[in-house]
Amino acid sequence: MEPRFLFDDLRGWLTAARELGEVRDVEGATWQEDIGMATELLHHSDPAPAALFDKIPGYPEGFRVLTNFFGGKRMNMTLGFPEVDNKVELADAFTALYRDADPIPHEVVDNGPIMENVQTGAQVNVLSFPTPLWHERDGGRYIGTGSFNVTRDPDEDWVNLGTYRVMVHDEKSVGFYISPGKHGRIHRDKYMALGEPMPAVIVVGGDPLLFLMACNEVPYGVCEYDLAGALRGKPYPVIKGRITGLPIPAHAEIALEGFVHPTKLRKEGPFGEWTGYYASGSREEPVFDVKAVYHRNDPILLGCPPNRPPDELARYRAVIRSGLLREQLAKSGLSGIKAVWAHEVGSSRMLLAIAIEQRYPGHSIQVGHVASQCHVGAYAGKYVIVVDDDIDITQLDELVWAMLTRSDPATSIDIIHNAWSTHLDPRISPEHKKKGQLTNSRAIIDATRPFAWKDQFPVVNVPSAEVARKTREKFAYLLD
Ligand SMILES: Cc1cc2nc3c(=O)[nH]c(=O)nc-3n(C[C@H](O)[C@H](O)[C@H](O)COP(=O)(O)O)c2cc1C
Ligand SMILES: [Mn+2]
Repeated sequence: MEPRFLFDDLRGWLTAARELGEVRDVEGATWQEDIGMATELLHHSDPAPAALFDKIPGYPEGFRVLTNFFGGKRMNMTLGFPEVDNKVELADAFTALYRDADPIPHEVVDNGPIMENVQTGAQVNVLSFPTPLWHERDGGRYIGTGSFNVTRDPDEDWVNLGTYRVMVHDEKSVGFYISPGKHGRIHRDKYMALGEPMPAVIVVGGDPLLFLMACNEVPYGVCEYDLAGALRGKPYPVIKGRITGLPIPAHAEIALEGFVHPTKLRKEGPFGEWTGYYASGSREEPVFDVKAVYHRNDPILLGCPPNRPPDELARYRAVIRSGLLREQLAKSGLSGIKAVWAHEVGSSRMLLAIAIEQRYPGHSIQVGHVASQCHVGAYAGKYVIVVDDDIDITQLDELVWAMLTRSDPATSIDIIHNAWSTHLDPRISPEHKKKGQLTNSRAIIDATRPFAWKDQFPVVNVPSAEVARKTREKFAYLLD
């Protein structure tokens, strides 16, 4: 299927989303409470419109916040497949597009709308924007949720974009939390080891397609600008930040530029996270000193606060992660993968389901372990369930039924210890977190019919396709 991208930046995206009839304008909502409340309501409803908040008390008219941007048909439109209307088809279409997309280097241009307003020196004021308090128990206002950090590897010289939550400290500084192992964290650790400040840019509003690339696990060493360019088939236009020279999308809405100092720390958190908990509490984290603020006229801040899954975040991430995981399983040389779903209830991380056509003894365990530990599937995972391909793995009931009936708890579950996790994991004890022991365990559940006797496995008690068809013909009226 050929992709059809209807937009190049957030303004174009808004026009396309309005054409779908899926944008609601809200005036007068407060940053203190209303925007977070309305967003939580929308995130837990599907389908639900995007909400564009304007006339936020205390801020100039036109300084807006956009939330719930991927519900309804907007996710399909964002990925370039406006006609697809089913999440599995969308994940498949995305997988095919991503698989064939060779990165296209981003292109430096001289100017762009992001330069319409520039604050430097004493003018720098991060509080210029109506950043909401997203959840009532948050430790601060998080300007970065629908955002990404731009950093350059100090010795390998490649640029990474990663979405890491960003809390406002004051007019001239913000703080962020990056879990160990994330690309932006690896960059930061390298600068820390050198004892040098890390130049960085935080983009807090812009192209939703670019945001999707920044908030998902794409391979180490690959620049997310270049991947977004590859999906669209043209180079991503960026300007060079005046202070750091880092690339900033020419059409971004708002960008903060500055440095992370290796020794300057301040309390960050707590923040309501995607596991459905405030599990990371508040900790001392590096401070980002803002040296320049860039914004378009009438800037739009993108807001994507996590809520208890399944929520909007979980739904869009399920599509992308399922696609990326399927591609990564194929790249690792595995065969017989028939379907992959990274379940919404686990916010696309904690419950991975894979359906295979079993081809040889050990196949299902191999698939389960690779899924659990490859880059797309590894971070903060918990359970991987491998089933036969007669199961519709997107249906939780069907998946769990297969697990209950085709696995034997004593012999079908492999446990992996000391795997990649995070402060955000609510099941890591406070003592372990204090010591920085941020690993957890994984269960690989082989719920396929045992290979050695799969042909003798009891037959499933559901009507054959022929009987099901006849039943529908004769008795569908009973349900009318
Ligand atoms: C809304 C949102 C907020 C996120 N916040 C964080 C965060 O605070 N810290 C973090 O380590 N990862 C966070 N993530 C996950 C990362 O964006 C994701 O792991 C991504 O792959 C990171 O980029 P990288 O692979 O280039 O490191 C967040 C994702 C989303 C969608
Ligand atoms: Mn990356």
